Amino acid sequence: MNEKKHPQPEDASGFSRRDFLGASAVTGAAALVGASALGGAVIPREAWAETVKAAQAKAHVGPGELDEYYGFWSGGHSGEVRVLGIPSMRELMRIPVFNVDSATGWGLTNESKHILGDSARFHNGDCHHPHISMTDGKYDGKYLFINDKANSRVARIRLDIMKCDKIVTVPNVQAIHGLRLQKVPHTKYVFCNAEFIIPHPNDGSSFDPGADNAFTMYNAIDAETMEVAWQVIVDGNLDNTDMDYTGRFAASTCYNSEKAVDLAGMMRNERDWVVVFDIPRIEAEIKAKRFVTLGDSKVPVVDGRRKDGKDSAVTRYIPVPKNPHGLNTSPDGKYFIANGKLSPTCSMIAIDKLPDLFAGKLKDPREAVVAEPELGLGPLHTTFDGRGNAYTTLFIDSQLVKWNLEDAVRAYKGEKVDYIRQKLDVHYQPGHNHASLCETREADGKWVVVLSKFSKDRFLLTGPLHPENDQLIDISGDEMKLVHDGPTFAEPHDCIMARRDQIKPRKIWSRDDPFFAPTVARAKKDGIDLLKDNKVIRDGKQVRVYMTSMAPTYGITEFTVKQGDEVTVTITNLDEIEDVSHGFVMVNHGVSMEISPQQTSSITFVADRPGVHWYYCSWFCHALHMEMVGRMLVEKA
Ligand code: K7E
Ligand code: CUA
Ligand code: CA
Repeated sequence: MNEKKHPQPEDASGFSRRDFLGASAVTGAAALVGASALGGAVIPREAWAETVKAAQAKAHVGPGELDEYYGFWSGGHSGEVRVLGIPSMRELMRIPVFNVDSATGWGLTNESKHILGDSARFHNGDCHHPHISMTDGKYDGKYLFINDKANSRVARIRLDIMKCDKIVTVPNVQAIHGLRLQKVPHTKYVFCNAEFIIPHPNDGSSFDPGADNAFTMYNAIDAETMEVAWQVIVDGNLDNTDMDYTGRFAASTCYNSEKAVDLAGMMRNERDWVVVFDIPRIEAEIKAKRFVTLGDSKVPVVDGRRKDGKDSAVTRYIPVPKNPHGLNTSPDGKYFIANGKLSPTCSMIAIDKLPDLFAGKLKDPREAVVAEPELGLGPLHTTFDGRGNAYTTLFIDSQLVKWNLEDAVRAYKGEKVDYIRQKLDVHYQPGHNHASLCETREADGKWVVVLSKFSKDRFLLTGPLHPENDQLIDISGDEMKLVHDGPTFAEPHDCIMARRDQIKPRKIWSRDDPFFAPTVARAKKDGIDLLKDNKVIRDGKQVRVYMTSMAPTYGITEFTVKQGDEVTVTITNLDEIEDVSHGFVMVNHGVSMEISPQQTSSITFVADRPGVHWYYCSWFCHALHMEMVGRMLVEKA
């Protein structure tokens, strides 16, 4: 492929990134954009800089202006989710999920511990793939789901309050990685890949990865109940996954068909595969009671492995070049695209050939592959503009390559067409990329974010640990233009963008919100009216302190307990004014929590030291916020 023939700034190698700085609106730039779109033209350096400046001006969101898109960013191994505004790339909020959060008290409060359940004992997580629930192939703004690779969990965030409300640990697997949602008719299932092969039972009786009882599984979680609905045993391992727009097929990449336990072994085969799942057939197997269960788990497990050269009822394995990574469905619903990683190609699987593949009408599963465009070195993930173009990250080349889907299919048939549209340098080593609305039928081709794994020299040095670099690129025109560098912490891996009208957050809490319903129920048992009462209830060594808060005071400013008492402080914020959040911190007790307007929050600790212990409001809520304090008096035991 002759790269020079695609639009590139003149002398790309010597092009200083400082030329991108100091953006201001440039008049007349539109004409230059058009002129430079000629296929194969090398654009004069000045003209290129002008068009980039125009694109940057479009990304500028002035003071007091609102962004067009919500972005939800995985916080990587920080375990949290972040909310960004796009195109400004401003961080709007952090949603603690698998981490412990000092500000909101996530992992400390009773409400969050109730949601975390058994897994509250873990204080770490590793988020990769955030995805928004869908109805009819469009974001419905209800939930966001995210995986935890570190502790094999999946969490759900309610987008009306932007808090995690359910977490499930997937049984009998290790490391939930790829995660995607059912797109049509609605998100009934959350699909997720367990990556690592383990023996079953994993009780120390066998350590042989090649044994028949060593495998991993594809998992479906009921999106409403957040219970694991079923699991499918697969050959090899599982990396990334996605679903189609018919509701029948899901597909996952496998990089370890070798079932190896080391790097060399995992690269031994020339080809690994994409495994395709037939969801209605899996459901039919379960209905027909053709499943097993593993260990203590009651989850139905269907065997999707090939036996004696014969396919299972529920899966098909399509060979693709070795060690594929990302798996992406094109928004026209036509293709599953497996990203080559070790191969410079992407494999396009025609979804309309899959019914024939399952019906045994294809001689070779490779007949479902309708193109294998050569894109560059290290293709990891692909996204789409809804205008027939795909954008693939090239990890090794540090580029984003724009290419045309149908031209790639024509080229595979032998036609002489160039499917590559442009290659843009990104900084550096990109992993995921994500275009606005790209996972839906409404892919609008406005912005793409490239999540670069390395930032190297792009930001002020922060010591040996560098931030990652999430780059915003304008894809609305014929050419991609880099408009913003955004430093991020702890490898976000992936993000998702929805139009701002698709997300409808609340301004204040509703009193009947299920988030704190267990606490409300507890109070009711104690005969407490949370909106009025300021009372201390003694129950043996357990003391329950109920108070209200209204800026700038707590309903109780002094309470007395005995040394060794287990104290639960429950606070209801009576403020109804948007943005007047209070906090509660008990000094020297590791106690901190958020109480936003109309919210009830509670936290439990042991009053283990006699004396005076001050508590204070941690959220600046009022001119007299510093004075919003109280004292816990602990009597000697
Ligand atoms: Cu890092 Cu989606 Cu976990 Cu690729 S994954 S980069
Ligand atoms: Cu209440 Cu600060
Ligand atoms: Ca392999």
